[in-house]
Amino acid sequence: MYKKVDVGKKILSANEEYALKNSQLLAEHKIFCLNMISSPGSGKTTILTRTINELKDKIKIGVVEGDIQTDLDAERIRATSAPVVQINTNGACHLSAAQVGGALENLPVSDLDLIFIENVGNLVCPSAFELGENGKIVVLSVAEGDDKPAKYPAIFAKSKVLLINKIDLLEAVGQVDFDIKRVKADARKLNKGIKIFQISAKTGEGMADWYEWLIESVRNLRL
Ligand SMILES: Nc1nc2c(ncn2[C@@H]2O[C@H](COP(=O)(O)OP(=O)(O)O)[C@@H](O)[C@H]2O)c(=O)[nH]1
Ligand SMILES: [Mg+2]
Repeated sequence: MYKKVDVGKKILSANEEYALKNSQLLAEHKIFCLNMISSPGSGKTTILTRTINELKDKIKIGVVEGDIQTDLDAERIRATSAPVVQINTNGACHLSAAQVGGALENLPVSDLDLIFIENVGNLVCPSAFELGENGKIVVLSVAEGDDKPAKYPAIFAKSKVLLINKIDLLEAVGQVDFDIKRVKADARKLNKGIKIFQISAKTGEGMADWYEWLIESVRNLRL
């Protein structure tokens, strides 16, 4: 006879164990950490370089760069003078918490207020792997089509913030191909609390509200 005993403890997967370690380290240093997820080319690295340059005097930002291959994005971040660690996944479609843990060991965590993790370009796999972050940021650019929240619901449902990027291209793309109202309504249907900012990382339009949200989030963590 077997007796079922509920020990009341959730068994964590190996990834969740590493994610927990990362979140403990980040909490210890009062660092706000955001996991940035999008399709390739939506503008993650451009958003990061502009954000770092604009907020340099206000908050200390470090970056973990995830890519399948190359350190091209890490080079772009390095040009801002922010500390950055590149992870090459060698084919894997997402970052793991263990990889991020290794990267955190190589960042000056005692000196940082905010860490961005730029995940591998992909709207699917990265949404399933917790890294120990405080929140996920999903980026969607206007040239990708307004059906993406409906087609890739998981990442929109899980994110704290949706950045609708490349709004400087809205006119060229046309209202029919990218109906911002539809994107916002679909995202909010999946996630009532999601914050949405319409930005252009190229011209800087709309970025001020995003910066304000970041500064506020860092401040709240330190209260
Ligand atoms: N027009 C326009 N182009 C942008 C904007 N943001 C990024 N880009 C361009 O989009 C391309 C991909 O950007 P990148 O930051 O590498 O995207 P990532 O793959 O998501 O990191 C680059 O050529 C950027 O210059 C924007 O707001 N407007
Ligand atoms: Mg990039």
